[in-house]
Amino acid sequence: MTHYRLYYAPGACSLATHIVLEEIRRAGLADYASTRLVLPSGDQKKPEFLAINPRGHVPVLSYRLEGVEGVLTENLAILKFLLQQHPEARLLPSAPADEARAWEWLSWLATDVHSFAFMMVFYPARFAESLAAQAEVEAKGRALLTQHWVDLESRLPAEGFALGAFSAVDAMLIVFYRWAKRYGFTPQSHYPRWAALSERTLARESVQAVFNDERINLTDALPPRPTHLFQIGVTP
Ligand SMILES: N[C@@H](CCC(=O)N[C@@H](CS)C(=O)NCC(=O)O)C(=O)O
Repeated sequence: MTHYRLYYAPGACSLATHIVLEEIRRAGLADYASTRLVLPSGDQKKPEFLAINPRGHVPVLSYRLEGVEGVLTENLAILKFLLQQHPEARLLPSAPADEARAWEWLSWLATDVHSFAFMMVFYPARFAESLAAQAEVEAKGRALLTQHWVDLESRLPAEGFALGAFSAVDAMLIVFYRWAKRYGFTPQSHYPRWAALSERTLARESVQAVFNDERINLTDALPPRPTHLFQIGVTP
């Protein structure tokens, strides 16, 4: 049986990979261990982690496959690898057009939502020097995210999961629902389909197990923002 190790930070984008791994484990298809990193403590910049991922990001997946050891970074690449290795977990639709739709969601969430808009809110100091300019960057990021939430809500079904059956898309969506709540977008009041979908996702045993393991919930408080934002990330 394949064995994986996931390097994650509580509530970070690695949460999606963690849920996918837990679903795979519960389906009896593979086992995994995990290593926890605390981003506000700077664990991701410590030499022992940089030796594994010089970019200093989670998630990282290490694995042993047919006797060969490997390390993979980048959320989408890790998800693609896991979903391809374990199609029996049924975490992606099988019809090509439906599978492409899943990747449309995952790609949009990882790029437009995470790497673009949320980064402006998390790390405005990466985009501008003065405090006034940083405040503007953050405000623009928030406006972009609001547009994204309206778009997202309009694409979600009234029942079931994003693509009908539970899939990796729902594992990714719950990450951003939690971030949206923590950053004051009150998605529970404004986006009823997204809120109901998130409740259904949270009700899954795999998701509850991962939330317990990461020691997170949907209402935990935001940590204080570190002063040196560029070097040390906040926990989203
Ligand atoms: N492009 C990367 C981005 C990963 C990423 O930004 N991870 C964040 C957590 S959500 C991180 O590790 N931040 C630590 C830091 O920037 O110091 C991916 O998609 O995996």
